[in-house]
Amino acid sequence: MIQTNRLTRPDSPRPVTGIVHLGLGAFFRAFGCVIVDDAVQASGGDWGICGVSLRNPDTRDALRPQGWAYTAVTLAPDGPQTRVTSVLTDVLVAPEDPTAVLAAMTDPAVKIVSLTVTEKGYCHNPATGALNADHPDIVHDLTHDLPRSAPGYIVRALALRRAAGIAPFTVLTCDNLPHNGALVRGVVLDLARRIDPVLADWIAAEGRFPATMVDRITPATTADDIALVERLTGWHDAAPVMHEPFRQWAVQDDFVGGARPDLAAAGVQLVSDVTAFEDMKLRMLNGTHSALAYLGYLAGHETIADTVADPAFAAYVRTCWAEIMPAVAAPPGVDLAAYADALFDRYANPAIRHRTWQIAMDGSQKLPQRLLGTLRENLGAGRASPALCLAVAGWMRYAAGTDEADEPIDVRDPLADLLRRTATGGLNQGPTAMASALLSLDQIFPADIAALLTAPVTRAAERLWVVGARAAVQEVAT
Ligand code: CS2
Repeated sequence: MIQTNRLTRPDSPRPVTGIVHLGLGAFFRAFGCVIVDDAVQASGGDWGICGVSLRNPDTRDALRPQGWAYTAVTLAPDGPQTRVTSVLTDVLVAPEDPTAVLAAMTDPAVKIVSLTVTEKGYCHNPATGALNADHPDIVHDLTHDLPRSAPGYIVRALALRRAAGIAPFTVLTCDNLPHNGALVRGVVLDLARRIDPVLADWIAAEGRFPATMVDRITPATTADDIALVERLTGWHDAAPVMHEPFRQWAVQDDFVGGARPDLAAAGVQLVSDVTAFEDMKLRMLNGTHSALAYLGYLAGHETIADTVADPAFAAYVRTCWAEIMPAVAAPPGVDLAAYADALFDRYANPAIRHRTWQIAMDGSQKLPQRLLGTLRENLGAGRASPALCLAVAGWMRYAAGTDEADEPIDVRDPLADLLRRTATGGLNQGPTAMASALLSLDQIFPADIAALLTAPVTRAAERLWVVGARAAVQEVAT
């Protein structure tokens, strides 16, 4: 048998680290790292990236023998293309060595701390965006110098920089949250104020927290993907990343001292306000992704591409966009109908095996910005939105933990236990009682939204329970 050689770091000079990235998952390696690499290749600069895993050592262990280089694979409908990225300079595992992470973040050469820690990583209340001071990691971080949470790392590292007379880094959030810059700023300032009000004042005055809109579909890497890379390149890469061709990054151009890579050289849109980009993407892409994830899963579809290949769901997702568009103000020069058409083509890309189960994760943290904001505006303005209400009912059915064949669902959500208990009330209760119980969870549904949703979501849930996901989707599709 022929032994495949392992990928090794290309023989180019290792960049100086200018960015520490918290939450080194597949998404950031397929997106931010590739874009920063492009920017450095185009314009230079000391923007190597030190990645930090906040949970487990897997990525570090896979990438270390490769000198932190890895293969990024563009999955185009007409065939894959590979490239090797060596913009990573190191990977740290926070729980193993929090001091090393704080030291990296305190290095004066580091100008940016970027984050992809997922919605739940901000330790906030999803309905309000404010810090959840009862979160166990925040409770820990308030009383320990070595933190556990992402906000804790940022606050403690900024305290060390201030004590050493070093300017703060820019905090660059890259998670799918509305007003993500203001959100992370609020969480960081709240935590800092509870630790040291003078520190909080310094961060408020000197720190920068630009908002961003990030977009690239990046399914989790599988063993088949590793084998594909081996076939395509002839080397074994233990942790490649797989992604669609499309990418879009809109960034509010507000960095400490203006220090950042030449992102425009890599096609990033540097703007003064990202709100319109963010609303469009969260509502039109992520909103329909979640709708397809819950209802597609219940209908037995494994991936988003499989789901939209089903004509019932193809019509359904277009109906969702028709409902969402009146609640979206298009960014300058963007035609929302064309944006929706492009989204459909991206979802339908058969080369992307993006599992409905993966997108269904953490629904309690995702629903507010993806679906509930749109529904608040639509229902408040008298625009009935049956397709979006059915998506909320789909989430309820999914979160209750059994599918339409009565098989258990592996629900991953920080509130999974609470959701299951609330949904079932210990009994196999029907859709009406379940909808009303779940709508009373005010960390997801603020009272005004719950009031607007009660009648239409209950109606949707009743149909969903009676006829099943596929037929329910057909009933609302126009
Ligand atoms: C997806 C996103 O997993 C999910 O919840 O909706 O990760 C989505 O693929 C990205 O936001 C696309 O940019």
